[in-house]
Amino acid sequence: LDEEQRDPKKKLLFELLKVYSPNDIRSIQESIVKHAEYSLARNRYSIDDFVACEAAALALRDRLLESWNDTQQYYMKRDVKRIYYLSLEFLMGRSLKNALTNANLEDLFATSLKELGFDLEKLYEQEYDAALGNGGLGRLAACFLDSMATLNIPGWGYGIRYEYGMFRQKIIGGEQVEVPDYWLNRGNPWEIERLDVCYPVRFYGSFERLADGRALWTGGEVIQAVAFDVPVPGYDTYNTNNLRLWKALPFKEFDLDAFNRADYYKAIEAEERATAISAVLYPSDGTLAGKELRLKQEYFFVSATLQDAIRRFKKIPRSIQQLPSKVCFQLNDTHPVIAIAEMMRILIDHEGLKFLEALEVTRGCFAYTNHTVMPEALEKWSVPLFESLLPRHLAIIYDINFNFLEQVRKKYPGDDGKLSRLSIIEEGAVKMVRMAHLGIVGSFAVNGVAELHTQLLKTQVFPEFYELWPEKFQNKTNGITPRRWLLECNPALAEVISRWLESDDWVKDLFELRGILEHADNPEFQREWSEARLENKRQLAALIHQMTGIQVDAEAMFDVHVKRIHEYKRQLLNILSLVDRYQYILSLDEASRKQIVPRVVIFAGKAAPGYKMAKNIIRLINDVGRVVNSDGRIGNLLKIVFLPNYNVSLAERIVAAADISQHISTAGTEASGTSNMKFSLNGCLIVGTLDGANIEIREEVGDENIFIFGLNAQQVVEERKKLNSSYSLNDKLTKVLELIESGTLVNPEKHQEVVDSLRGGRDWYLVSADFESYLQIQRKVDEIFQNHAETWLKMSIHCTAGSGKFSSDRTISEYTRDIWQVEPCPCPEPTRPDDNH
Ligand code: B1H
Ligand code: IMP
Repeated sequence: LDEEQRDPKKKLLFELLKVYSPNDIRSIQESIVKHAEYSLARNRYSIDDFVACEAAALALRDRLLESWNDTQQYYMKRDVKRIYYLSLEFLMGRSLKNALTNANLEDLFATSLKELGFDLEKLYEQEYDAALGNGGLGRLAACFLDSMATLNIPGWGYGIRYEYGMFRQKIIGGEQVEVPDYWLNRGNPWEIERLDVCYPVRFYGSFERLADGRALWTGGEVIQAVAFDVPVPGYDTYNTNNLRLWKALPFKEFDLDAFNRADYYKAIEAEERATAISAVLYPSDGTLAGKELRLKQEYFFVSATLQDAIRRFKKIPRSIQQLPSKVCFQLNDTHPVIAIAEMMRILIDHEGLKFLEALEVTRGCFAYTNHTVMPEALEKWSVPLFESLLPRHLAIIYDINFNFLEQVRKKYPGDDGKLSRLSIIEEGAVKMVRMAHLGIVGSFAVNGVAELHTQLLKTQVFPEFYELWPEKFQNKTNGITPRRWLLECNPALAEVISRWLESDDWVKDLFELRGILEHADNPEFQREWSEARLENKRQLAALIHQMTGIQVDAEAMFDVHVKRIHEYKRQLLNILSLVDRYQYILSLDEASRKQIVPRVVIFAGKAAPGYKMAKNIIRLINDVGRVVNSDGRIGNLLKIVFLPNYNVSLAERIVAAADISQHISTAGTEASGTSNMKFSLNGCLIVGTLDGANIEIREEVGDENIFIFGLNAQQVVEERKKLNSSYSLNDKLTKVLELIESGTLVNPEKHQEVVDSLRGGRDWYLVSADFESYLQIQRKVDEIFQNHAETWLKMSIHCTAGSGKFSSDRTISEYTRDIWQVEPCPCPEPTRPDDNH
């Protein structure tokens, strides 16, 4: 490994590589200016905020690359076990502030830039969000990367470098309009293109079985995957991990034939087919895309990733059977589950292992995380599609299934029903490959993402797998990184916390937040607490005005409902309750109006482009909002705001400024939720159902510090049995629906579909059954906010204090201990030239 000792000609090269970028103000300034001039080709007249932001990012990237190289080399030397987080989504958001914070360089960069005439806070706003994900699942992957780096775990993320990420949402005439996300148009300073790291990936074609058990897959179409690396710095550690994203390109030699025949168009077509694979993120959150291109994306990134991981493993000569001791792939939902079949293919066809040996090695390397109980999100691919796109993989899946069903048959002789329910292949008019079943059969661990969710996996979704392999099933309650979700997004509150705790240890050990309870009754602490939060609200009020033109009062209660728009998340319950509230306010006399708490209700979120009902809900929110906001009789007692284009950066602003946040999914439908944790951490109170991680938040912050309402998961099952055509709706809800239909409020035709979706026993998400208890809990919210300001403040403090459990550091430590079996590997920090001044 130590080449410098081997090659005397390279002595100088190695000497120079050991010189690190100094971290003093002058050097940082030189670095920034040099990048502006030499990397971005700007002269002194053309360095605007955008260029300064890019140049600062590049100056920081230089430093990250030093620690990145050292870390990777150190991992290599120590031959550590590697964790690979395979995900079709990484919702990274902006990176400059995060990277500066983690590297502890924010103050130095701020001063350096200030002397150059730039305000770092303003430069942050120049960065474009990296939105390579839909929602919770993608952001979880990003939080996990931050925690793995911070905990010095040798963990890399692998995914796709989409040319277009999540669409940009515009609201025009109250409706969602999708606009492409040109996120790479102005370049991406964080990524490093590695043209040398590329692998061929085959689709279609056919295979023949060879005498020795191997098979030869040939023909079809071969494209290549090229690596783009994004450094992932840990907080307060030298370790810098990596996120490797693959871009699809046509294979160099591929259509030489076509070129030779001067078939120019055919060659170009092939190029387009290849680049289409990494062109765009599927904007379907929680529903099945069901498209050939999606399966291509999945296989494309999995194939390149496994080739890369195995190449790395083989740098040290050893038998392939040792793979599970050195490599673990965590599968983020079913999207990368095809990796199990691909690993089998590599082990059998390339490495020459026998089927059973290959299965044992494969099983030792994979762990599968389930993120949803919603049947429509569990991926299934039709057998004919599979057979044409990945013929060899389908054959392997059949072999795995045969072997698996043999086992089942032995354990439950004669139970054909069980065989068909457990089978990886679903029988029917068109046979389907059940990817979740493949994930369970091919992994050594399966986990859910919150206690209730894991319980539902065991009892409702996969009960027969649980009966077969109880030891495989685990819970790993989700978490969030406290760096981005408190320290960076809420510097005012973070500062108050650190000062009163006389320490910022909480940033790495979030349970330390419990210490603030000691001051919960201290009026000075309370004053600072609410002052910090009020300032955030003022900033959000300004942003609301800038984005929508609506004036809101920062002293009002900020009640937010921000997440993907989905029937199960029940934005509908919220907006229909607001119609009731609106009518109620109108019915009051002057004196009673004084008792009403002014509220600003903030919605934000995207609907999948093909999800009609979700789009209807957005339109209803906007239409009701327009009526309420322009009704002079209401004044500032109620404002309804829909903020367009919800993304990570907007979430950071909202999380720091909310008083109340709604997590009101029908119990048993939201696997975990992670924004509930973000709000709670920032001292925002939760209105929620007994669903997902809300249940654990209640355990941690205490029943008296959270507003829980509605049916629990068990009661939901019972209530749903009653749904039939004569199912009657709650009286108040009925009035609200009639008002909408009457046309006095909004154009009724536009909203008939939404109204009908609740009637005639169709109210699957039980908006009606929970309507009354929702109104009741909202009255309790009003009462405490209005009459017991100090109680409210203490509740807020308790929420933050009780959020320790929800650090993704805790989650990652549990994965490390119970699934990955990997030790932290802190890379020693070198001495820098400036360390002597
Ligand atoms: C979650 C998804 C999801 N669960 C399919 N499932 C997708 C499914 O593009 N698709 O096809 C995309 C996303 N996302 C979320 O994961 C859960 O709903 C949340 O409750 C959970 O907090 C989050 C992270 O575990
Ligand atoms: P990869 O795992 O092959 O992609 O390499 C990742 C990084 O690890 C490289 O860019 C190097 O920084 C480091 N690395 C890889 N191979 C070696 C080696 O043989 N000696 C020292 N460092 C290495």
